[in-house]
Amino acid sequence: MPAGFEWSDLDVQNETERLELYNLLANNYVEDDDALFRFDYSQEFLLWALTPPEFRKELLFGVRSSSTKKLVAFISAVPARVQVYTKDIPIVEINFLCVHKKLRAKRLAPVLIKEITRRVNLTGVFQAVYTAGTVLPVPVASARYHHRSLNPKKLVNVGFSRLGHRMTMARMQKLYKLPTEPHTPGLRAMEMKDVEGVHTLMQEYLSKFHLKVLFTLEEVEHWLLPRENVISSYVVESKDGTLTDFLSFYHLPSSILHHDDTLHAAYSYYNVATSVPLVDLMKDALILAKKTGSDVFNALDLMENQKFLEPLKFGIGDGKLQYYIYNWSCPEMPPNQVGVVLL
Ligand code: EN5
Repeated sequence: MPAGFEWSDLDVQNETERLELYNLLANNYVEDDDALFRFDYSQEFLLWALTPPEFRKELLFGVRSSSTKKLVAFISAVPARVQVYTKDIPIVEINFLCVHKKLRAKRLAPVLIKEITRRVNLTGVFQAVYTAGTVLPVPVASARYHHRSLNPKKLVNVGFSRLGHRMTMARMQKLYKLPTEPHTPGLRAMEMKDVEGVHTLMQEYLSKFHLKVLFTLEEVEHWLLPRENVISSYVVESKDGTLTDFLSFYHLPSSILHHDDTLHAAYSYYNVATSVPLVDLMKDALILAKKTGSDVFNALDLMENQKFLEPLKFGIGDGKLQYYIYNWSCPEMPPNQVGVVLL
């Protein structure tokens, strides 16, 4: 640890400390290549992302300035189980690694990574899964972001999207127009009573991928029950009461840098279609995201997402997402074999 800095566990359930983390990330976390947008994870989102079943307080920590006590860096690990090819392994998901912009090049990130590795190892876990926008030693998979305009006018105005060749604003608005209400019969918001049915649907569906998350019932409850402005989840209930389909997306706004405005983005999470084509289900996801005020719907080319990207008029983004598994050696896989979505 460089002189003048000290370790500090962060209690994300404490409002004051959560606000400190919110501010660190809102000002210093991930931006796009041209520094036009920066992720603006909400406080409620951070609480959700960092407190799943079995989370451990000592795996949510950062670095403070010894003199001012200001939070200047952070890293997190939350427990999960994943299956990689045929092996089922207890793992942590690493996320929110952030160093204050003014302290970059002080080599603080490797120090944070060594310390979280040490603390995770003390819990008896030796593998980690993480994603990054950049290429690091050995990705297990490489995915691309795709974007579906919901509010094309705003996207063009803030530089997220461009009016292409021979495209007028009016033509663009017509191109991306959507119905105001979803069309799948039996579609409704997920509730507590659906946890078991969603768990069954999810595990059955995810079994087909080479890399997949293995949710417990408690984890389905935590990760998939709706939370306003954080996670939206819907089920399709058939006439006999069984759950046949599931869709979900999370809400991650970005600050529009130098515009004093917010880009409201929905990100595709886990989706399972058995009674309707996946394209039809995801069209409802777009409609629902638009209804809740999202300007854009983002999806990676993971799982079976390729099936709906083109028909639903997604365009390829300029960002990539690499998947990594720390301390695990296995063949690389195409993105359509990935059944893990990190936040
Ligand atoms: C956490 N463990 O680059 C790691 N986003 O494409 C997180 N591009 O929004 C790592 N540059 O393509 C996250 N518009 C890595 C991603 C970081 C953020 C990022 C990209 C993903 C993005 C947008 C805006 C680009 C602005 C200039 C983009 C084009 C959209 C257009 C819509 C209409 C159809 C054609 C495409």
